[in-house]
Order: sequence, then C-alpha cells, then structure tokens
Amino acid sequence: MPLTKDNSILIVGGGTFGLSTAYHLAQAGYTKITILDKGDSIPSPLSAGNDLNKIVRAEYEDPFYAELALSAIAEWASNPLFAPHYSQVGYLLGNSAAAPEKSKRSLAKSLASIERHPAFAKQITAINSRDDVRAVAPALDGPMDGWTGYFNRLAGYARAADALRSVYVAVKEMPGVDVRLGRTVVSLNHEDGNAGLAVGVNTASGKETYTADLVILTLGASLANLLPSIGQQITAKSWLITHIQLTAEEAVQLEGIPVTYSRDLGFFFEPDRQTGLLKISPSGAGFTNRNNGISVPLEKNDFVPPGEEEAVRNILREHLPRFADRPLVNSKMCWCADTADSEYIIDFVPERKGLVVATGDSGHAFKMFPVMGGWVRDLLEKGQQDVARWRWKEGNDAAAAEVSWRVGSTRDLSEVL
Ligand code: FSA
Repeated sequence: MPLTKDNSILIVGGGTFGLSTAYHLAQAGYTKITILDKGDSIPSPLSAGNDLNKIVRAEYEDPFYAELALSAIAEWASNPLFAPHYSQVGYLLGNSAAAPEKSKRSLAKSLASIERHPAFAKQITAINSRDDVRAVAPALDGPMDGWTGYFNRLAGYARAADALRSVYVAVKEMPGVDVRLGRTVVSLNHEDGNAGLAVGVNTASGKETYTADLVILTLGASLANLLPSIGQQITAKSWLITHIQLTAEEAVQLEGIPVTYSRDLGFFFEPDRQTGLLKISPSGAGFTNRNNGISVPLEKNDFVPPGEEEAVRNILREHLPRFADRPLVNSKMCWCADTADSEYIIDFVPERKGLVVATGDSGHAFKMFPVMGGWVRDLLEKGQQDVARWRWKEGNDAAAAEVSWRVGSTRDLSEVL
C-alpha cells in the first residue's frame, strides 16, 4: 500500500536525524507525525548533536558527499531556520609535520574533490609554510612548524545544540506534529492482522503503547539497544569533546578564527560569542563500549579517558600555547554510529514491514542536518532505497572500519578506564 500524507508516522529519537526527518515530512504536508524521545528536553543529553558546535565543510574524498554537503551549506547559509546558527569562518585543515602518511593522503584526496569544483573557485588557499598559516589565521600563534594543508573559505561551523533547538521549536508548532518527551521505547511489535507497528514505551510513571503505520528509528549510536538485528552494521564509538573558558577579552582576540583541524592532533573552534567557551576535540579512532560484542553508548559520559587530556593540551601547545594549561570544562564523550564504510544507513529494515532506520552518521552527518530529513522522505515515498550505498548492510562489520581521515586505532573503554 503506497504511503499517503495521512499515514501515521512515529519517529523514535528526537536528535539530528529525527528532527530533520520530522521537519521535512511536516513541510511536505504529512499530518500524523509523532516524535518520541527518551530525554526530558530537546536537544536530549544523549544526542550527539547536543554540542556547542560542529564542523560544516563540503570537501570529501568522495564527490557524492561533497555535493550533498554543498546542498546543506546552501541551506545553512540561506534558510532562516538554520542561518542564525551558521558561521562561515572557513576551515583550516592540515597535518603537523609529524603526521602519518595516511593522514596526508586523505587530506590530499579531500582537497582534490574541491580544487577544480566551480563552487570552490577562489575559496581555497594552499598552506605550505608557517607564513601561509599566519596570512589566513594570524591569531594562531603556536609553533605549527612544518604544518601543511589548505584553507577553505566555503566552510565553517554550526552551533549544533542551538540549531537542534530551533528546529525542534519550529517542528512542534507545525501542523501534524506531536512531540512526547520522557519516552523510552523498549519494544517494537507487529500488530496482529495489521500492517502497522505497536511501539512499547516506558515513562517515568508507567507504560504506554503507540501504534503507527510507519516507525522511523533515529536513535544514533544507541540503535542496537532497540534493534539488535542491526547487529554489527553499526558500532557505537565515542570521542572526547571538551572546552576551555576564555575571558571576554581573550575571546575577542580569537573572534572569527577558522575551524582548525590538524588531522593528527585534533580540532577546535572559535570561542562561543555568548559564553567564551572554546571547544576542542582530540583526534583518534574512537572508544567503543562493547557489551557481548556489540558496542553501545554509556549512559554517563562526563569523563575524560586517560591520555586524552594530554592530547588536548598538545593541540593547544601547537596552535594556542597561551591557553595550554587552562582547566578543561564541560568534558563529555560524544557517541557516533560508525559503519564499516562510513556510509549512512537509511532504509527499510528487511522482513519488518513499516520499519525504517536512518542512522550510521559515522562521525560526518551533523553538517547535513538541514537536508538529511529529505533523504528519509525520498525513501518513504519511493518505497525502496535507490541509493545503494545507504541500504541496510547485512553482513557488514562496522568493527572492521578503517576510516581514512582518522589516526590511531579504536580502543575499548574497558581497556582504559
Ligand atoms: O564531518 C566532519 O568534518 C566531522 S569530523 C569530526 C569527528 O570528530 C571526526 O574527526 C572523528 O574522526 C569522528 O568521526 C567524529 O567526528
């Protein structure tokens, strides 16, 4: 039976994929959309998008994603819902002298995806010397000796939590959208003699059941908790996100600095203009939390794994040494849903009528927030996934992911805590 705008649609998870999906469906005139989220507020503490800021850039080793990210940047720059949360400060991407060859190769490939692309004409400057860095980011006064890479002006960052909040506020006012918070989905069952699904929910005060023609699971790295059949296709991996507090004066000195990513060390953003918080995240291949083989996020994430503080201080010493000893604040582990090939999974679940997943961010999805819900809508309306790379990935083992832009190897938190 083809989908109509009056079919009931339940979105489980009000994070990045979930809110974008609700927004696109409501805009297209769907009339019965319900979002369920476990948190008592949106953005929910568990959402990876609940973060001060995220990188927005369109250079990819794969031109397919470069085009999608360009379409997202166009929305970030011009759609009044997203534009207040986007700062196009540019992206300074490179490798310190000691970076592994792998890192240098991946960067050269990303650069190739944009060098001859008309959208990037006059936007890219190669960085081959310390003076080249100074010319584009004079406020970075660390050694950065032998640092090479490029500066891309058609990029920047999104104030991620703010963007989620705005879309949430907009969506819940849209006709046909209902949001229920404090709802933990614990079961998914097919109703007897009916094509729809019955979704069992725990709340603080008891149990509820929701029924819908279509259920879309947008649970990020936590998806395997509810849908074990996704099995090895996604692996929850976490990275440290932390901040240093700058004074108002210090923050002004760094106003407008590009998002800076030394592939082998990590990345940081301009200080938040409201709070003076400067976000930093060290490089690495991520930390898993394996229980019986499959990695799922921890509930409590306000810790710094051993060695990671030193990694953050290295980033500061290299780029902004005057802050190298500042205390780290609001540290947390941010959980991504990694796939084996870093492709998203946006598809119907085989053998489960009416059940859809939109997941597998693989650490590169937030920038797509303005457009990703449109891909889910396309899937629903076509009734099948035409984009082969986003299909359900039976047999793929995300644990074997070898991601070109990451350095080091994945470790389980049980080995380090
Ligand atoms: O798409 C982007 O530019 C995000 S990169 C941020 C990052 O921390 C990765 O560097 C890391 O390897 C992991 O994938 C989480 O996201």
